[in-house]
Amino acid sequence: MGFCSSACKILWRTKYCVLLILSLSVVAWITAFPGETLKSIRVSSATTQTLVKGDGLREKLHSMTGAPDDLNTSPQKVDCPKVSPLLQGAKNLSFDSSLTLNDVVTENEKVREGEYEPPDCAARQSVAILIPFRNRERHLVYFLHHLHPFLQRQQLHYAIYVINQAGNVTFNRAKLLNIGYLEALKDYNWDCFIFHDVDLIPENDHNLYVCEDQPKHFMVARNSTRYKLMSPSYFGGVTALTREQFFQVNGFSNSYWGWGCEDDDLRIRVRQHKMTIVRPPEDVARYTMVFHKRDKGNEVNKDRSTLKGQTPKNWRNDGLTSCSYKTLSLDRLPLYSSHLKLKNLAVTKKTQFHIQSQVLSTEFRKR
Ligand code: UD2
Ligand code: MN
Repeated sequence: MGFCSSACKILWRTKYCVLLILSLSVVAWITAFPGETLKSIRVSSATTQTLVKGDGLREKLHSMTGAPDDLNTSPQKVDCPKVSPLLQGAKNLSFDSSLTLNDVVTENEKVREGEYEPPDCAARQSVAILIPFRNRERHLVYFLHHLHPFLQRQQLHYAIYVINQAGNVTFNRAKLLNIGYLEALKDYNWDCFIFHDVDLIPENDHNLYVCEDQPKHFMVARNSTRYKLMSPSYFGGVTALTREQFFQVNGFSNSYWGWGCEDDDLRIRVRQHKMTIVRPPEDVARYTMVFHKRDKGNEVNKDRSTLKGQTPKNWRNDGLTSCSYKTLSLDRLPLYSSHLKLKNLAVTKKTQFHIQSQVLSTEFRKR
């Protein structure tokens, strides 16, 4: 009898244990399931197309799809504060000619393929920085050295794209920026695009690299013009448009070969769409332009005034919708690298400057 009662007790306990284990497994399975589902969502190019054409920023996209931002930001992250606690204000910039690109790589270990997002909070905007580029290697080293920590202090999710014009054809800054926009959108549905000369370095991190509900002109004051805005209509150097604003104006014109007025052309497009230009305060939007002479292959464009006069009539047919180019290579270095070589080009010394950024080498014909 004694034996039977202890055997029964053991049996009862075993039964409870089995039940408990079963219930725990069901709970674990339920919690794991939605995570897997989320990971399996992928943004197709069709989705990107729709999103490019749709309106609104990050929040709107969230409500539409629940992706793709969820893929990059952990659900536990709270929004970053409106004013980042990491900002330092005005800084004395230094330009050490012995600084190398490898030094900059070492300084920025948290940057992956030119991209970064704050570890502890969800960035308020995802920003693509686009740099038109050819033969300005020293400027690029200075730019990366200053801009990566600057953007990180602003707690942004960002990536830097350097759009490199291959060959010796006359430089075309505006077209390179159109290409940068189109190519960057293949990576991620960026909220905001900043069109940035490589030789301009912001001096104060309160100059926030985010987009507004109107196109934004950042470069109000610079050393080379005694920190004065040259003209109220000036729209050069560093500008930002949301993905949607840039899409609406059909991007930049592709027709400005050589120096000058492509920035005015964008301003005309913006005004034509009844948008206004906003600027940060003069004491914050200060830049140092690294000294340079006019580059070979970027001579003054003699047609610039004529072209500008035609913008109101031509903007629809000249811009993102007519931007044809050939991508020669796409390098993502140093920590993960994916090479896309459409043409078996000899690797030039330019590739060493691809380390910190995403670099697109492009070639196009002057029409
Ligand atoms: C002014 C504007 C610039 C643009 C240009 C006219 C300012 C501060 N900037 O710049 O936004 O409107 O006039 O086209 O007012 N680049 C190269 N390699 C070259 C040539 C140019 O990388 O061979 C790139 C580089 O990013 C450079 C940018 O194009 O910063 C503008 O060219 P620039 O610096 O020669 O012209 P700048 O300073 O007069
Ligand atoms: Mn310049």
